[in-house]
Amino acid sequence: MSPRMKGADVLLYDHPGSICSQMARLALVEKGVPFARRTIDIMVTAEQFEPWYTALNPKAVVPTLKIGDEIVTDTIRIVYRIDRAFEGPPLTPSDTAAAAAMDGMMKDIMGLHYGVLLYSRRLDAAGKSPTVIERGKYLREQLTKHPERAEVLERRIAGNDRLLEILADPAEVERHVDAARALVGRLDQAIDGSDFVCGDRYTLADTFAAPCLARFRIHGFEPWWSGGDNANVAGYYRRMKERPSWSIAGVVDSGSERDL
Ligand SMILES: N[C@@H](CCC(=O)N[C@@H](CS)C(=O)NCC(=O)O)C(=O)O
Repeated sequence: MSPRMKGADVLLYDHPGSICSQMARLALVEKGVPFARRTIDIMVTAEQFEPWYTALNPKAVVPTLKIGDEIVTDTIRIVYRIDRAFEGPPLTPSDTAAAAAMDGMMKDIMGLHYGVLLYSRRLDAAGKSPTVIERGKYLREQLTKHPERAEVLERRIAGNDRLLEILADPAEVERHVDAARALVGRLDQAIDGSDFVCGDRYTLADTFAAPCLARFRIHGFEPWWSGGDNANVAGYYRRMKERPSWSIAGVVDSGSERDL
């Protein structure tokens, strides 16, 4: 297939509220690539564990990008592939140092534990997360029903158990929230004097930073930038929200955890 395609036959398997899906959609929209979507219900019917889907994405996560016959998984790989494969505005800086800074920022954004950030805001009176506990039960039931899916389900159960352990430890939760707040500070420095995370043009780092900040807003972290600190991020957030891509790609900055 041509290295600079025009966007024919592009399908994104995604979920509306998933932060990684929003990143991939932003990259497609900003690049100007027409694409179709196939929603994977990762919440209620847990379609991500269906064999037809794990054949595409063995880690059973969204998003997955299909370009013709090519399957691309992992959000960082997906957005780079979008930038390289299609005609449209370049979303990677040509300068090597700026490109490395962009890559580092994307990895830092992806490196946060979004499950801890989400569910630690929604603990019950006993300090537990009913959703995460229910999820553990559901995954174990699935394992009993579908022993052939053991590899992926056991990995997911281990991750869920680890999440429960972290949620039960306020110091650990604080460490994760501090990492998120520190990232906002780093974004603020990066944006200082420029309109975007990596200089004066929209790049892949913006496809990551915008949904990340949108998610932080849902968690009630907006005062980190609306209260006077991190004023660059405040202006940046407004600018990102005003871009047509925000609504076309369905970036979500309000709603309940059921939608995420
Ligand atoms: N490293 C993966 C992470 C993807 C990921 O965690 N996706 C979440 C939604 S943002 C998911 O599919 N979760 C499904 C589940 O938890 O079972 C990537 O970058 O694609």
